[in-house]
Amino acid sequence: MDSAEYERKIAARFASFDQDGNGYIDREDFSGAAKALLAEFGTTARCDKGQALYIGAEAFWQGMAGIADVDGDQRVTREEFVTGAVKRLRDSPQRFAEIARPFLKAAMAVADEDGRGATPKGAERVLKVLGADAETAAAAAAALDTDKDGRISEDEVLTAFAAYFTTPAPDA
Ligand SMILES: [Ca+2]
Ligand SMILES: [Ca+2]
Ligand SMILES: [Ca+2]
Repeated sequence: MDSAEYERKIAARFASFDQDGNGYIDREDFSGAAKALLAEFGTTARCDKGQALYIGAEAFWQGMAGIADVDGDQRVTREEFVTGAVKRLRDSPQRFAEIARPFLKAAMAVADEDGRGATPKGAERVLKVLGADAETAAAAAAALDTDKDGRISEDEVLTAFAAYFTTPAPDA
């Protein structure tokens, strides 16, 4: 995959971060995602899981802004995302996954309904809340459980997240 092709596919990832679809990524996209996840699983913002999710969402936003908000206006435009983030993502997808770790970990905790870890079904609900269509969410959630133990571990989520940016999927 050449560089232009890679950048074009990374640009497609922009939409998954721009949760409210207003044309730029900002703090509200992350806090909005946290709020929607808590609503989906009937979890309050005040409980430990709810607090961890909001803290993770803020850390994810700060990490994203640190990488991509080149002009420091607290908004990441599509251009900033492509030019500012693309190189960092390509050089170090694991590091990008680290930025996302607290949010992903907290999201999986919210989706964990019996205290034994989130199931693929729970992960599917998370992905749908975050904007994936039903078919994509089901396929991606099933693929997350790489060791097929019926639960989605933190490592499984982080590995998949890094891979999502390292090896962009073909266009639908
Ligand atoms: Ca937005
Ligand atoms: Ca900016
Ligand atoms: Ca597993």
